[in-house]
Amino acid sequence: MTLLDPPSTHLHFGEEVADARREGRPLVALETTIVVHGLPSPVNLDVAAACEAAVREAGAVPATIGVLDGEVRVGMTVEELTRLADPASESVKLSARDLGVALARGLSGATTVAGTIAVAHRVGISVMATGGLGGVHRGASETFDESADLTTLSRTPVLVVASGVKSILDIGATLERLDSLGVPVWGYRCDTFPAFYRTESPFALDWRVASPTDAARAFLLHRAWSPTGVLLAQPVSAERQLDGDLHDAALGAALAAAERSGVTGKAVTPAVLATFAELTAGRSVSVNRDLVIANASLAGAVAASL
Ligand code: PSU
Ligand code: MN
Repeated sequence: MTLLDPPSTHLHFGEEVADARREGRPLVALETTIVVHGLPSPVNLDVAAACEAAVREAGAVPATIGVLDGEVRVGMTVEELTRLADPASESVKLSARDLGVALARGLSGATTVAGTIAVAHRVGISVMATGGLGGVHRGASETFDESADLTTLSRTPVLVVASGVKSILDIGATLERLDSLGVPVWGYRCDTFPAFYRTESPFALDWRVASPTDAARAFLLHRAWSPTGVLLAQPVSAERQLDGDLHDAALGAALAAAERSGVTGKAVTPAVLATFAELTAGRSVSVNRDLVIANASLAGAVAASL
């Protein structure tokens, strides 16, 4: 795949990523919102390191993406990531739309899936791994609360490996939006869309891929004929998934708590996830950990096959 000319300012490549680019080795982008705003400390930094290791193990090079002091970092060191996640850094949450002004102001921030793929594409990285893609929130027909991850994926030719969208979202509505936006959803060895903490949702998928090579081949052809990205959905394994009753009870309570506290906009996801973790006594966090590492590994294998 050809590399675009990356922007010439406000951009820094980590050493490992710079070497990989020179040598033409496969790269996988990793987001930082999950580290800074999604998972509690100290699991967050542990998960970040484990994802990087999983990408390497699969034969690719990890490029963890974030913004430090007004500079986009593609490939962050442990020290940089630690600083980004430190509450004292007041790191903001950066979707693609937020990048320009944050850079202009010299801020630090963690990139969402949208922010991460926007950067990845500009520097020639075409595969990304995360836990859950943002999507359409419940009640969106009233609030219009839909993650810009969806529209950004519709105009950014990056393959995103995720375990669906968080089950705190409206899964059916999210799939309908991806459908309208022309973003294909492929099940990785599965026939229903995964429900993040749960292996299966009631929503059937049109397309199933059987291997990293299969995904890579279809992605190359998709890119030849369509400008959109692709969602490759890998479910958490059945043994690791969250118990169904616990999931439904904790989810109902976390959503109700968020509504009572009146949070809106991009603060909703972190607030619901924090309550959900409390109510499941940390089980949700360990499931989240397992699935994101598995996704990093699959993304590494797809990138290596490309
Ligand atoms: N899923 C998680 N934890 C997270 C996110 C998703 O389990 O922290 C983050 C991702 O970075 C995703 C973002 O891109 O939430 C979507 O946020 P919003 O709905 O504000 O666009
Ligand atoms: Mn939102």
